[in-house]
Amino acid sequence: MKSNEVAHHIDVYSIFPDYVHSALQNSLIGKAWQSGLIEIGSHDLRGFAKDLHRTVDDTPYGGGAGMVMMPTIWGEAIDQSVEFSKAKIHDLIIPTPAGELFTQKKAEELSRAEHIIIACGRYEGIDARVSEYYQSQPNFRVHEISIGDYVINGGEAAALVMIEAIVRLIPGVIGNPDSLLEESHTLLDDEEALLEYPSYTKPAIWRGLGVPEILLSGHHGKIAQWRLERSKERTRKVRGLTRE
Ligand code: 6GU
Repeated sequence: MKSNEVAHHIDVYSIFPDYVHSALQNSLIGKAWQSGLIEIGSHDLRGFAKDLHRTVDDTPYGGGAGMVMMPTIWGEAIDQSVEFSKAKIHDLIIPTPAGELFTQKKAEELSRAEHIIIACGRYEGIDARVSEYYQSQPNFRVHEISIGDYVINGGEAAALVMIEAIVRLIPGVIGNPDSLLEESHTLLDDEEALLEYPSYTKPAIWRGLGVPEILLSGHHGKIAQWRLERSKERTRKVRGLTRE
């Protein structure tokens, strides 16, 4: 490996490893995987269970509905992931609706990580001591992350969303890096990100609808100005009045 190349390794632990594996094989992520830019492992959490039924959860202390995933099982899974890794720092992502909101800024931060471990739990959650324990470890950074204000049944789909956002930012994964610079959310820092302007291609008239005249003019400066205005307008419209 050349010295300017960064090794990126992602380990996903889940009770649905086949779902995670098959989803990741497709598209851009699959290509980056095949090319050796990143390495992704999808692991069966039940492999760490001790009983015949391969139990990974138990009833909650204090009572209530649902089950909680056992810290013992998760501890073994995460420790194994560390054992097989050469990385000095491990970024542990715990997808949870109670986490901080996932943003482009967070994706950028995580795209620089050497080794990411994603612990997919069911939505009732993983015993809170797992997060607490690894936060106390000097070679760990723990990220409890939500992908939005709604509830899904498990962390798997959230993990896929995060992986897609993170991996496309790894140098070499996207063929044309200019496309990264122009898009929504990457222009400015996160809080000031503008949403994308509308795009058009041929034909010039479709079902009676034309294309804004300016885009056919060839005036690059005016086009850039028009696009910036449309971005600001759209941001104001769907995200409310913020700046200016
Ligand atoms: Cl990360 N997990 C679950 N179960 N639900 C969510 C979520 C994560 N983010 C938003 N809703």
